Amino acid sequence: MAHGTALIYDEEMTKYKLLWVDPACKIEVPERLSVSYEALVRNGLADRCVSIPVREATDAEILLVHSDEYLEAVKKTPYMTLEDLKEFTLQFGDVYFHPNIYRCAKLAAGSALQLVDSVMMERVRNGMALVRPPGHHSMRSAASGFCVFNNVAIAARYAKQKYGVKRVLIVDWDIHHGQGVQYCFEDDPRGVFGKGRIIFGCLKCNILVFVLFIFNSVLYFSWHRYEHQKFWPQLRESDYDSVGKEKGAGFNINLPWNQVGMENSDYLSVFCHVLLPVAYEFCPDLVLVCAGFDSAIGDPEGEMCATPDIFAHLTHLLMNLAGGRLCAVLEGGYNLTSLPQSVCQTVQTLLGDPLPQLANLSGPCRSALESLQCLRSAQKQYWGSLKHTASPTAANISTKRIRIAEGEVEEEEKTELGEEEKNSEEKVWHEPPKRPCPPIRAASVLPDDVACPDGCKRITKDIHPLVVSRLKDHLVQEAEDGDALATFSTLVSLVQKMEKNEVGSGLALVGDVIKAMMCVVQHVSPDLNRVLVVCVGNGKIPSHISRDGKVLVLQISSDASEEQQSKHYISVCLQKGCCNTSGFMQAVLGLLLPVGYEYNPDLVVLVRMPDSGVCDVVWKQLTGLLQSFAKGHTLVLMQEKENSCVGPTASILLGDPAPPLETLQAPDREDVDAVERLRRRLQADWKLLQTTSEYTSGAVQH
Ligand code: Q6P
Ligand code: ZN
Repeated sequence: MAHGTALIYDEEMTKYKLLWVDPACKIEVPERLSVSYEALVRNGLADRCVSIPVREATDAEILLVHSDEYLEAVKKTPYMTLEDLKEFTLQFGDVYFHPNIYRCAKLAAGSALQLVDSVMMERVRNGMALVRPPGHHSMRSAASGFCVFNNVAIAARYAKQKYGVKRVLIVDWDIHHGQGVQYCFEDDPRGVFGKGRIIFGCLKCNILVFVLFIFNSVLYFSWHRYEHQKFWPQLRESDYDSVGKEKGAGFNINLPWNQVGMENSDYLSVFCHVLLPVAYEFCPDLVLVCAGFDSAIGDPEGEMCATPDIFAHLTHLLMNLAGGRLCAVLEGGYNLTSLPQSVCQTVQTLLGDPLPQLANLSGPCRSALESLQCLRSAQKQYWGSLKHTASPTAANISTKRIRIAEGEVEEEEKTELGEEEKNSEEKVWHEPPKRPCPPIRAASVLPDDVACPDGCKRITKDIHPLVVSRLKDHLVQEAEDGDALATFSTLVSLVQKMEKNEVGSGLALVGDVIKAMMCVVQHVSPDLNRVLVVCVGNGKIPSHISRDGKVLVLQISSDASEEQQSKHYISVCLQKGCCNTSGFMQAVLGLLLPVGYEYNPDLVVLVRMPDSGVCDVVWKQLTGLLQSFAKGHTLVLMQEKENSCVGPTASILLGDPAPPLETLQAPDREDVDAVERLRRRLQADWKLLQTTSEYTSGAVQH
């Protein structure tokens, strides 16, 4: 498996700038690139990456997306006079040309291709390209929004052509709509069979016909400031109902932000309730990110309030797709403070460092919920994971767009502050805290006859007198069993090491997983204010676990008898328990992730019940996704007999990406209903579970 993170940057791409006065373009400055790179150097991140040289994209590569006439026209720009350049620029919107921009645009596209090459040839696992000019607005025959060539669209076509990559996921988290990318792929695939894997057999003539052009090839997701079409580029087709055309229907996903000021919880809620379920179902072979950071706080274009550390999480949540093959290519980002911070958060996550904790997450705001609900409903016929979502019933949502188009003024748009005042309001935020790596990334507590995986440190069992004396009070039967006592005592001290960040994660094989879990939970330091216990499989969890509300248990099982839910015990009951991959992932993405984010634990204890039935790949996905929480401090408890799980678990705790799941089938109706019912029941306590704006009492108004 490939290791390492590529970084692609060349100073040459800072060498063009706006040569005349144009208020729309003055924010796109060379410093965007240099401050981003310098921040990576200053934080020691650039050094940890594999530096890959840039190259120019060839004509043939540019022509994968652009027309010959357009390329020929751009080719003339280096020889134009200032007046000619101005004139040439005028035919496009919000873009400027410069004698050196053609050269830079070739390097920007070429950088994206170098990145794809490095990842596909397994020189590195993932990477980021810092480029100028950006790309996602540029169209087949037009420059637009600071973009000359569509770097990411070219990279997607290139990956398909050169490496036969079947499914590419493009995630565009820039705050503008990448209409250029949408136009490029919205009717993709062309003339190939749609979704489905069909094998026809004809017994009479002994012929088997294999139809193996399975899935659609490029899935484009974009969220963008929209404000009911008032925000640039003001396109009707940026709304949630542009789902893609003909065979490409369902493969274009637009989430319009109809208000500014969106926060971390709004972004996460869209990832948990739309993007990730669809992305897992799509099962990409490669993930490309249009990594624009104008969606971060302080940006003059986006005017959103998500903090730079959100990008660590957005990145991480995509890193278990496609076996970790992720290429991030810079797009926008105009605040010279939040841009470099966000770039550092992204690259540090690609490098595998522990995730920052996201504190004080609330639920999504009302406007975000409306967009989310509309989008889920517009896409539900195309994606099994969204199939059973409720359609918006509130008439005010579905008709809002029309009323806006007719010029009616919306209540919520009458803000107390005037436009001027609102824009001059300076946003302040803290620089994200450092994310130090623990000296020991993963430790294990294993029986002597079980080998400790490479890279994992075996902790020898030891009786810690202080711990034991406390343990003894609780575990009377174990008092005689010296080995169990030693194991429990070692686990407690392992958690103490995690608390001091001497150890990242731990895994242990124990005789009784529930007892071990109870022990850990009740004897960790009182400073661990929130412990998230995730139990996979059937088995009764003692009800006295709660530790004054400092423990939250979420159990996924097939045992419906455990219906006694409480604020601190959530039981997800699935038909086939943990055996059904799509049902299980539905619960993980739509329930566990949002609850986990809102709870913000200081420690995660992952308990694998005996005979849980969960398969290796799903277990790895779960373990990987749980690294989002508690700065990556996870303790995994498994039953002694299941020592074949040690290797797979350790590999994830050590930072390997989880292997991709098969393209998911639609989950069983019963499972979706169970998850939906639970979500509705719990959304009063856990606001990040909301997916509709009907439940309003908790929705926040930014
Ligand atoms: C926004 C142009 C400026 C209006 C001035 C990859 C990056 C981008 C470009 C945005 C162009 N409007 N108030 O392109 O999406 O950030
Ligand atoms: Zn942008």
